[in-house]
Amino acid sequence: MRLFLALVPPPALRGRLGELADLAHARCGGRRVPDESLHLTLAFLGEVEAAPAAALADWLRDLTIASGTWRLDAWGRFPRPGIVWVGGHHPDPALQALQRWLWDDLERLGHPGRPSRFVPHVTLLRRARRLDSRDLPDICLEWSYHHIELIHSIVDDRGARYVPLARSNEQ
Ligand code: 2AM
Repeated sequence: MRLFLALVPPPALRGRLGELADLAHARCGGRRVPDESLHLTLAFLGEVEAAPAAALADWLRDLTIASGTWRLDAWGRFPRPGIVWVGGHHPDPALQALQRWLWDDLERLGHPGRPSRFVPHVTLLRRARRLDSRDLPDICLEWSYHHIELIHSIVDDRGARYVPLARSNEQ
């Protein structure tokens, strides 16, 4: 099964991100990520067999992360897949540390795939026709996070559906 670890926005922030996704969609086209799928990927694990997936869920349930607040103040693009995202102008030290710390454990558990760089972002659009984010509003959002989730990504011809499997301890 295709798995990833993510921060999931609290409901009020999810609503604000959804509004930004609507604005971006009106301007750039493409496929808008549904509100219920908005997230920040911390570690993409790819295909994982059932036994190691169960071990991951057990590991996560025993984990407590350092809570923090991420400031979102920038629009961004990944041109090749036509992704339009929101994130931070500057690297966020706490998120970078969290991502490194998670990958240290994931590698100890036998999972390959640590990326060479980490750009924290929330994807709002995929396959955007235009990647021009001029005239989109300035962003000033804060995301307070206390736990992470292990998510199963089920992909079919309608796109991806995300099913939470386990979460870390709440502080
Ligand atoms: P995204 O964070 O840019 O949207 C589930 O598929 C999540 O994992 C998505 O959020 C997606 O990107 C991310 N993802 C998918 N394939 C990936 C890959 N090969 N490497 C890194 N992240 C990936």
